[in-house]
Amino acid sequence: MENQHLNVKSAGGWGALISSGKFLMREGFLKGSQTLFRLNQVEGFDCPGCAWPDPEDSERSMTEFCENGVKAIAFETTNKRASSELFSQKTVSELNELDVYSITNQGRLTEPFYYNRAKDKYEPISWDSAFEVVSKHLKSLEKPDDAIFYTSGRTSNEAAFLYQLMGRMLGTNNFPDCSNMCHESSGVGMGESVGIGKGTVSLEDFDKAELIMIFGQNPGTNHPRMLSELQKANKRGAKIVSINPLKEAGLVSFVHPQDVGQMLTNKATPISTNYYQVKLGSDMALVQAIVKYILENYSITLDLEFIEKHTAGFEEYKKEILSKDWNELVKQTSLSKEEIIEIAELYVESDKTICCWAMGLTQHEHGVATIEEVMNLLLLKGNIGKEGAGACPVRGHSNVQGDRTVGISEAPKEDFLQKIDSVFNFKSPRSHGYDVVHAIKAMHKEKNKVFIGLGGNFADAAPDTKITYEALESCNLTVHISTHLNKSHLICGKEALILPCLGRTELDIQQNGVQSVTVEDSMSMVHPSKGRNTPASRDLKSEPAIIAGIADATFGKEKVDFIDLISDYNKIREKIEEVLPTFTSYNASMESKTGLELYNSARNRVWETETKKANFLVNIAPDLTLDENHLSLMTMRSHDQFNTTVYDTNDRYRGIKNKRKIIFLNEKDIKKLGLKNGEFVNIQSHSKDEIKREVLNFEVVAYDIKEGCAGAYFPEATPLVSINHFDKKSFTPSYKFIDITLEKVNK
Ligand SMILES: Nc1nc2c(c(=O)[nH]1)N[C@H]1C(S)=C(S)[C@@H](COP(=O)(O)OP(=O)(O)OC[C@H]3O[C@@H](n4cnc5c(=O)[nH]c(N)nc54)[C@H](O)[C@@H]3O)O[C@H]1N2
Ligand SMILES: Nc1nc2c(c(=O)[nH]1)N[C@H]1C(S)=C(S)[C@@H](COP(=O)(O)OP(=O)(O)OC[C@H]3O[C@@H](n4cnc5c(=O)[nH]c(N)nc54)[C@H](O)[C@@H]3O)O[C@H]1N2
Ligand SMILES: [Mo]
Repeated sequence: MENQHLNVKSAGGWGALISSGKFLMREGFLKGSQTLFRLNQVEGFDCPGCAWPDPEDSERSMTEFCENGVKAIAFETTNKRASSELFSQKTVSELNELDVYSITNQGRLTEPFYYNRAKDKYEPISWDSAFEVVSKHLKSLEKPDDAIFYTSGRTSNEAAFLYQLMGRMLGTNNFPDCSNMCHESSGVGMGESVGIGKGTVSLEDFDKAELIMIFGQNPGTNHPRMLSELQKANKRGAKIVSINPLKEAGLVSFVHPQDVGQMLTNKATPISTNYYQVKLGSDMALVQAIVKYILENYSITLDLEFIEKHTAGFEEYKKEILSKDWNELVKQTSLSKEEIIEIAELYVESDKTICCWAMGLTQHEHGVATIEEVMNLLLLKGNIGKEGAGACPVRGHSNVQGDRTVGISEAPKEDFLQKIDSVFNFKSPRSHGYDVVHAIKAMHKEKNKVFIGLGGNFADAAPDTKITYEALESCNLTVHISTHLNKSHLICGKEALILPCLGRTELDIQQNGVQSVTVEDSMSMVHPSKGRNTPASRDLKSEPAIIAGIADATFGKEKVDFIDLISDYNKIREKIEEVLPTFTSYNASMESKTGLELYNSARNRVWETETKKANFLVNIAPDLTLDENHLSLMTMRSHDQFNTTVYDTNDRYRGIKNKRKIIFLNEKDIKKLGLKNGEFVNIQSHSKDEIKREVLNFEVVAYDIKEGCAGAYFPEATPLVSINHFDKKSFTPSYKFIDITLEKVNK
């Protein structure tokens, strides 16, 4: 039987346009479509979709958005409401019965709600009473470290800064953050390697690169605007190498939906010049093999001057790589030696190479080590701080990088804390706080904590669903500052609050008038974002105003007057600039067209590492062999979801319609396991901790995925992810390598 899923189509094109249109119609066309024209414009708001940077003003088209940006906007500007009507009709237990799609599509939250445990229902509560509930709990904690302040990366710099200030005034560094589940491994790995945890490229570098290597990323769905850069690069003859277990349509070819010519001819242009399907987790061994080949055959092409002047540890690294056994490495990589040589030669031929990566590299137990290996590769030819070259960890949430920059960190640097202390005149705590994994473990073990989430959906984003739910339920209080209903609101602590906030597209008026916020993109550019839409409800507050409300109720105005700070966000930015000198002329830069470019040391070949050099780092590739009939599973995004928000149940580029509980398998594995395409299986995962983890009734889908590997969507497959499997340096859960077996369901 012919299998539609094995025919990879191209990304973009009419499908993208039609899908965008359908979405706008469904959620309320007028507001959504008008809003789109202000998206990513100089005077507009930043797209809440992803952190891909905006082009220079002169190159910005009127329609600087992509299909998934359209969905994010339609979702925010929707006419649907999760109001008191919904909560009076349905108990929390009833809402908990709904699937992810139904929960996340109830629409915008309209007013603060307090959980009435006796009735098992959310009921409206006034803002002042809500702030009182939170402050009462914060003030009666046994110790400040019993409070946990989670942040998701859509939060603005201004809100994030106030939030960390409030937490540190309370006396804790417990700031688990969505980064912990996302690019933390990039931050840690790049920090150890080149002294800064951020990408070193700008958009112009994409115009000059000779080779772009894309590891573990699906830009067609998750960073669609990146496809136009790749398409341009391909057209001018750059090589584009994709390294991915799965054939992703967006990495194969693309029809630009905003290019009339391409649309009329419907002619897709290629993206990747070379595509290598690797096994999950084998990237590190692959890079080592590439380096080995280069050291053995082309050592003359290395940038020896750069290595000599700018790096440390080269000799030791070289010795280690040369000592590796070829056959062993080739086996680990899951490619053939010829393929490895092909990639190595492309790298040798290129004088300017960019390496991009996303979750396929970071969400592994050896995520940090893999990123350090990629950095080693780049250093060999001086590809850091060189035009047209560099490291590009493609970020997720639109301001995940900015939140970190302004202080959301469980392990803050001493000089940052000293600045906070001197600017605000109090002594902030020095001991490190909890990341996501350790926050869950602490809540689960010690109980009686207070959990506050600034955006996000902790319950469904975190690993090991059952344990995470139990952890949240054991809290004395759970609070979520959110735009839309999600699972976290339904997994309640002893007391629970939902505090609804304005979205990016909405008008934010404070005492001194209309406010804008700022965000930082993947390339260290900070720019303003100003919403214009009438808010979804009159009872919403901005994120900074909600934080100020909690802080004011808890601490009063003696040390810091939070209410004054939010009267005009320029005042918050002044404080950020005082604490972080890289934000020079922050407020003035809000008026400029380009925004503020934060200083990037590695880009300037200044190495803020202990050795004061860029470091070659030696790591040992892990043994990833599994038992007979076991597979490695990755959990990933469909085309119609934004993390834990499911916009729709299709995954167009992978040919999937109206289903989410599926498992992508290679045809050979399907046959070997005695299964058939379309049959149903229960999936068990196997972990060192020997806890039984299982999800039921997933449909088998034959797909062009590397043999031995499997893929399923999150959050449906997240119950399989063990809380005990994470990178020991970045603490990022192993969402992309789960040891599983399948059991056929007899229907
Ligand atoms: N529309 C939309 N946009 C988004 C998001 C969204 O959910 N929807 N999420 C945002 C966020 S927070 C993030 S972090 C990014 C995520 O962006 P991505 O990292 O692109 O997202 P994933 O769906 O996790 O896809 C991981 C990719 O890595 C591959 N992969 C998995 N494991 C491995 C491996 O071991 N090696 C290699 N080489 N490849 C591997 C998978 O096949 C897949 O192509 O997107 C951001 N943008
Ligand atoms: N199994 C598995 N799990 C994963 C991943 C994976 O690949 N596999 N990826 C991980 C990654 S990369 C990430 S980044 C995390 C994401 O983790 P989170 O950031 O916690 O999750 P999101 O789904 O992005 O959060 C969505 C919610 O944010 C709220 N929201 C949306 N916009 C705003 C806003 O402007 N302000 C506020 N206050 N709230 C808003 C809405 O209520 C919405 O329900 O998930 C991680 N979880
Ligand atoms: Mo992310």
